[in-house]
Amino acid sequence: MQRTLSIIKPDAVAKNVIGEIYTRFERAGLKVVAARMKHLSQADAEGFYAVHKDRPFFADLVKFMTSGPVMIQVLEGQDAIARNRELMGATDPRQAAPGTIRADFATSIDANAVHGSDGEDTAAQEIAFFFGDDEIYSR
Ligand code: RTP
Ligand code: MG
Repeated sequence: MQRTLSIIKPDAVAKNVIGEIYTRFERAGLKVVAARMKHLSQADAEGFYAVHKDRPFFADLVKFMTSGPVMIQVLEGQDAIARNRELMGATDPRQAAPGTIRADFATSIDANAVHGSDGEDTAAQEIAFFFGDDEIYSR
């Protein structure tokens, strides 16, 4: 069993597709074991994306991620990190494979619908950034 952090970004929350995205997680065998809706502050977004702080797109990324509420969840299942990345598709929706979340719901590289942890270390850090152990309901 593995856990990963997923965020449904402001564009997808605004499009009213939280449920459609949750259905994809569930059909792929990923369980939602923690969840919270939140409008990220500037400090939240800068802290969460600190690894990207020197990248040219950092300011745009923070601006977008604070533009509206997001839905944050911990997903649990076998190979949850890779499985979620497969469901998401490529970062740029124009390159995302048909049937992936980004191909179906994203509109640009910024407004790309979802975030998913990219490795075991980042998954652990990102989960701890938003959830305490007592807020994760593993079944
Ligand atoms: P995420 O972290 O959101 O799951 O996406 P990712 O791993 O596929 O992409 P990453 O390289 O970690 O970049 C984080 C987010 O920054 C935005 N980005 N913009 N303009 C650009 O060249 C650019 N590159 C990345 C995207 O919104 C990406 O999801
Ligand atoms: Mg990433």
